[in-house]
Amino acid sequence: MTFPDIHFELQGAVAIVRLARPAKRNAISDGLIRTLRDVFESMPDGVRAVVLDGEGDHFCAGLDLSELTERDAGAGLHHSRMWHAALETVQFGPAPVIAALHGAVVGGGLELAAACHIRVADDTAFYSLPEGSRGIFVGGGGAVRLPRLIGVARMVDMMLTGRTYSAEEGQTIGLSTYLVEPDKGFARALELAERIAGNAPLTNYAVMHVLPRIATMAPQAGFAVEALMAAIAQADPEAKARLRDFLEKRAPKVTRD
Ligand code: 1HE
Repeated sequence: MTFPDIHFELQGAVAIVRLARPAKRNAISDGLIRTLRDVFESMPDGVRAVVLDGEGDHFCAGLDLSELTERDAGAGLHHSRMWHAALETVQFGPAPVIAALHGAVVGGGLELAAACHIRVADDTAFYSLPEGSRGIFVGGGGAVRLPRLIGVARMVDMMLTGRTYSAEEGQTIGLSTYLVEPDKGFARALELAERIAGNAPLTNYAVMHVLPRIATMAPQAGFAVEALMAAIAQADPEAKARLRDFLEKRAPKVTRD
């Protein structure tokens, strides 16, 4: 499959989606956000994990600011809703998404990274929300997703002061799930994706689609939904086979890495 400004490739059960506008630091134009939605909506059957990467020295410079100058309030509202729809397909699409982050992960680029399930940052990555200094606001779901990762107070500080966090600091505050050496992010993300692709599909589904919903429920409702999901997962033949493999000593034990 070919898409404008995105490279798409399959490696077994892992799909590699690479933002490919390096001359513009992978800034996300209206065309690119639509393409991103199309890529995730048309993911081939059999894809069990996705690696999301950016070509060049930066993961993503955020919104393409050159398109913003002529937009009125109504168009701005629909533009933001378009981002919401696209990033919903990333977060609640067919398979877990592992972002390989390097260089700038800023503005809408950070909003995109926040919609991914795991973020592998190489040492060159840095996080910032320059919206404050540009006179705009987040519009790609960042106001909902980022406080859940780093807390409202940190997001307030980032937006008011333009504070930048390094990849290493990002690990402490909850942005970098993994921290690796420069240029090692893609390889690590792919390794994790291959491991994730080997999980029972129903478990991955529950983690992606049910767990975040439970996390926003009142506890008593959450316990009930957890029990239902647990019952469905354990009844699956895949779970039975995996449990038998462990009990009959064919499956690996849990080890210290
Ligand atoms: C862009 C963009 C962009 C680069 N929109 N064109 N995001 C920002 O405020 C971040 C703005 N970008 C930067 O701060 C820097 O470009 C970077 C730190 C990301 C990279 O620096 P550098 O020195 O490697 O590249 P550069 O020379 O600044 O940029 C190369 C080209 O990309 C240049 O264009 P050229 O025609 O002069 O070659 C830049 O203009 C262009 N470029 N970033 C448009 N963002 C859903 S709402 C989300 C709201 C936001 O995301 S606000 C945050 C926007």
